Amino acid sequence: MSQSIHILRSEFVASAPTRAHWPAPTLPELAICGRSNVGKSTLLNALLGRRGLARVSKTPGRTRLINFFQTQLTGPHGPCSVLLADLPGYGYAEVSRSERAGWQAMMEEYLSRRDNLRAVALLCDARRVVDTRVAELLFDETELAGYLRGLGRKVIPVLTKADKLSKSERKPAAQVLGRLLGGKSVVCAAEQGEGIGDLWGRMLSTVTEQTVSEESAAK
Ligand SMILES: Nc1nc2c(ncn2[C@@H]2O[C@H](COP(=O)(O)OP(=O)(O)OP(=O)(O)O)[C@@H](O)[C@H]2O)c(=O)[nH]1
Ligand SMILES: [Mg+2]
Repeated sequence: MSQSIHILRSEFVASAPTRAHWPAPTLPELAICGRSNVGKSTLLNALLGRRGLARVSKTPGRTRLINFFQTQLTGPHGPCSVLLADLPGYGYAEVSRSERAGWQAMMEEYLSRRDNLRAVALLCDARRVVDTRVAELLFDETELAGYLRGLGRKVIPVLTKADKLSKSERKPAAQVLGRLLGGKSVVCAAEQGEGIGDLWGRMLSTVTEQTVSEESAAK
């Protein structure tokens, strides 16, 4: 089901090498996470409705910081503002052991301590999902999904670059990814703008859910 979302305004907020640089947790936040080169920044630009706001890299492994963006939009439940976090990609072969350890520490701190984080969109390249050695190839993603659930985080599986698959390959690939990561996956082709409304719908439902339960807890 496609959702009607209207982006009013999007802006870059901060590039954070450490926790001290995270923006104040005053708005609900949604994170975009996945392997290096999976299409995180491209998807983020499509979500923000502004081409070029998040930097798209030709060289994998370029994003080494957590980049925060703020967007103001009108969704199915009315106007709202959210923060979006572009997390650094993992799985890039040419990084040193110390860089990898740095990445892991940064991710663990963010994922376990970011109080306003409502959901994590976990991205996976559609072409990797249709590969016959899928279970092995998606080991990192499966492990990360398990880690996130252990922290009590909501995971939204996202199949990226779906334009690289034929129409008939898309649905089975989405089902495989959903089964592996636990939850219904969203199929996106960000360069074509496909699936963006659906992904916003899924992300915003986690924002609304929590706001409603916080309100009832406060009563
Ligand atoms: N065909 C296709 N290519 C895409 C799509 N999204 C991204 N790409 C391409 O994939 C490459 C990587 O995209 P990025 O958005 O920079 O990926 P990333 O996950 O942010 O990469 P890192 O920040 O390096 O981890 C670029 O060459 C994009 O043009 C898509 O929907 N379809
Ligand atoms: Mg990027």
